[in-house]
Amino acid sequence: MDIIQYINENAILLDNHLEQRLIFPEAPTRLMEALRYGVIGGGKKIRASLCLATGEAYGIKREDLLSLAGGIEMIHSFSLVHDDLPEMDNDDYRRGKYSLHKAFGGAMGILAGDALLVEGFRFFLSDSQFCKMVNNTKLIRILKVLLDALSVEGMVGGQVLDIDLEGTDADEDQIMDIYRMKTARFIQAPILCGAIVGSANKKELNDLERFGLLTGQCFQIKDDLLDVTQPSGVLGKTAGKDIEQKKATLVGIYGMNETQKIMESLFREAEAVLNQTSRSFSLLREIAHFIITRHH
Ligand code: GRG
Repeated sequence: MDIIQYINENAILLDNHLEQRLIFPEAPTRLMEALRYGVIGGGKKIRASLCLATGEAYGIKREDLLSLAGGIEMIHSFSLVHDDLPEMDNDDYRRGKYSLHKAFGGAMGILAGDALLVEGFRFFLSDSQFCKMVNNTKLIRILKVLLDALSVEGMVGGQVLDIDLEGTDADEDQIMDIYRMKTARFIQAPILCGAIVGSANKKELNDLERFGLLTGQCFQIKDDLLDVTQPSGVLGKTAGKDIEQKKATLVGIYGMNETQKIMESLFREAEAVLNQTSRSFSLLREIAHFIITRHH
């Protein structure tokens, strides 16, 4: 199957699953509207695809991983909702529509973001079939992988570095640290989660850890390149911004062409890691290739 078709199909499966399960009659209606607005019907759901594709390499059916992949997408959506807040990136648009705080107000931007984070974990923990399939040991390992990726040494720490280094002469190492912590660890985590469910051995986990980090760095570099080539327009995530901030990026140091080359070399390294594994991870390789060639 064509990889774009695979990713799109997963996004539809995920949206249907989220649509059906994100119903909490006792929760405030507006909160639920905002929460659903933040995660259903938008985004590439690439982290979900990474989790499903890894699981598939171990013979796990996609249907059996939907609550884990759905939870991961909710957690990812939380990070976007908070990233868009005026105190952070101050983005009015996201995924071709108003960002959540623009549509529902600032307080709801914070609270629905918080809710997506908490409910993201509850999404798979409350799926009894999933919990039975993975057993408690695997469940704790999955929780640790996700929490580590979001930690002060992961996403939240990376976001702080990103803010602190804005407008400075950050060097390549500092920028690669931001990319690794802010973005790559939460690209790596869904892959490791899929591998844990599939009972991957230590060597495979090590290889996937390396592949995930390299692919995640490619993801952020591509995001920065796209920011230059597609900076605005109603569909663009930065549309509506009145002050252009000077983010610390590789593009800022090396320019577009050199940065593209760095990304391609990281992709080749990621590909080489997969090539030396005994198991076939062809879908993962294809998704990584999609990541560096995508147009949005
Ligand atoms: C983790 C406690 C804790 C706090 C979060 C707000 C924040 C702190 C971090 C922001 C992290 C962030 C938004 C990183 C950028 C990653 C990135 C390039 C996201 C874009 O992802 P896509 O392209 O988006 O997959 P779609 O819309 O397709 O889902």
